[in-house]
Amino acid sequence: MKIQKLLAQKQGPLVMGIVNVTPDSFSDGGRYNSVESAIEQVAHMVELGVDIVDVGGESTRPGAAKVGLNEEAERVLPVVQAIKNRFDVAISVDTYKPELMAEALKLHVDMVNDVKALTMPNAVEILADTDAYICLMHMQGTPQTMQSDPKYTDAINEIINYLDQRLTVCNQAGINNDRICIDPGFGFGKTLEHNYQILNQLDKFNQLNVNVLAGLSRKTMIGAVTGKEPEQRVYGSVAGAVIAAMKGAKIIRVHDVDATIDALKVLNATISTETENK
Ligand code: 7PJ
Repeated sequence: MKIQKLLAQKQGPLVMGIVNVTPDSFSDGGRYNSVESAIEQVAHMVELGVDIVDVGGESTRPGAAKVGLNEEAERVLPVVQAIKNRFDVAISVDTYKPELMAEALKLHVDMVNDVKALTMPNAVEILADTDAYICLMHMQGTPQTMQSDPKYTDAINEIINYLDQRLTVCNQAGINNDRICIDPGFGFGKTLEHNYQILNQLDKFNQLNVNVLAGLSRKTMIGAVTGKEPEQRVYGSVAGAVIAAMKGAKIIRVHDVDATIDALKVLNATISTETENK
């Protein structure tokens, strides 16, 4: 219920901070350091006012190698437990593997963020028995192949139709729309043009009457127009976050929590004048 409560209480979109638990972040030190470094990231984000932390143990970036279930679970679960022990922040787990969803749900995570929109066997059933919040993301192809030749006749409508079908499957399993957000999946089987088309028309996704999540932080679509490497994509990413929020996104998934929160405060101050009685 935590996420629904936050959505109801907060003016403007929730900020979801990305916590990557991948070998890069613990190349020299093994598991203990990986948990410690993730906790440091989380502590910093919580201090800045993040609403949700999104813990992921398998990179789904284009071309990234797959990670086995056990490896992913050994990365993610200790971090989830450590966050639970120390912070009151809402926790999301970024995984498409139903077995890991089940384990994470036993630890009472608040949200399951699935880049495969609960298409793996049993994923829907596992979530149906809980009250966790869910993100259904669209992807064309798989992370290994998705950027080789993405093709659509009408990208926006095809993505909306896909997400609509996934919503129907969830609804039929007893998962109501108030537990779900949808995500067009920036960079997941989309050309640069598709990505900017989707951002420009992100408001169209509101026709499905569920909250929209947008994740474009430091992605290739930002690098392609700024000419910058991932760590230098903060300003471009913040611009993208503000545009997404203006088009109605209710959750923004980001690396740069501080910069994004400031930018969204400015947007919220602007928008709130529309509803004030003056
Ligand atoms: C997304 C995600 C996204 C959701 C990743 C990266 C790639 N989950 N997980 N939406 N991206 N819901 O952050 O560059 O866009 S991993």
